[in-house]
Amino acid sequence: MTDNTPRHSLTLIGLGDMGTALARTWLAAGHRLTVWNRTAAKAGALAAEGALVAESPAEAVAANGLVVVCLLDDASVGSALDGIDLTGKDVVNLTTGTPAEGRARAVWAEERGARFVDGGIMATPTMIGVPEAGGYVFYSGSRALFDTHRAVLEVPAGARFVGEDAGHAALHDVALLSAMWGMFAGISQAYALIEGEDIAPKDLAPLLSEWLGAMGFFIGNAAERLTSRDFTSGVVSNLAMQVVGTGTMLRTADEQGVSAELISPYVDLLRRRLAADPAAHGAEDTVGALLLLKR
Ligand code: FVH
Repeated sequence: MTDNTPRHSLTLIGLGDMGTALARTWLAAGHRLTVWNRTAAKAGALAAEGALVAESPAEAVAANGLVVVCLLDDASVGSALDGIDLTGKDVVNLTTGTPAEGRARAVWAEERGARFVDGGIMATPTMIGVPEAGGYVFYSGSRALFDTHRAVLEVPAGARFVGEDAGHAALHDVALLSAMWGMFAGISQAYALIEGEDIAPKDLAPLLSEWLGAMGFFIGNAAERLTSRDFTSGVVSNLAMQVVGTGTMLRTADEQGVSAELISPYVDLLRRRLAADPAAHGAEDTVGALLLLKR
């Protein structure tokens, strides 16, 4: 912090792995930080680094206008803060939740006289305070709150405001995490297939990285087709062919004595899309199959 950098005061509720990482960046940047954690012992190390430790969540909230919350889940936010006066406070909730939970928390905070922004952290604790790691946080809700506190919110990680719908930070967060878990499932299947074979996981690893990188084109392709609703122009890997090809994945899993439970739901989806109208959908890109997911 230079002599010209403004010093901010803020409160942080929650000192788990993520909360502690966040706290350290604000302290290191010279900001005045008040903390509270249900298990008080977790505040000890931070107190030694300059944090002010509140005795209760009410005392922590009363200490500052900006109150950042980073707890396990939405229920723990209610458990820590229900019944506490939030009048005039700016509440930033970095607890992972669903879009509906984010919207309900916004109403909950506004009914108590606070402005509210929900956040979705796209980083692990080790990426916090390390700009080159590429971590960032999605924010949505009160634009005025975000603009007021943007500088201090950007201390731990980059900040991306995604709109005034308080559910949209969580929606972006969970959309990206859903893609991540699908990728983890596919990678797990790949390693399971070679278990017990004379192929070392470390030799498959670079091939997997290279292949998944090359297949990343699907992200932009899907976005374009969903926007245009054109699933047939320029198709080079048609659905009829892919239904046969993905059958090979299932038979190979069977041959290797590996369950196909992680990938068979996706194969089923492709088959359902084709079966609904083979003449119309057989020439399509596989992207069209995702329309079946929407209930
Ligand atoms: N750690 C990670 O990799 C991910 C990265 C992406 C974002 N997530 C989300 O961040 C939230 C906090 O995660 P965390 O890693 O800090 O989680 P824990 O280390 O398990 O700490 C949990 C804190 O929540 C407190 N807590 C739990 N239940 C209650 C309650 N009923 N009342 C008050 N506080 C509660 C807990 O307190 P204590 O156990 O120490 O007393 C911790 O402070 C989370 O939403 C992730 O999804 C992290």
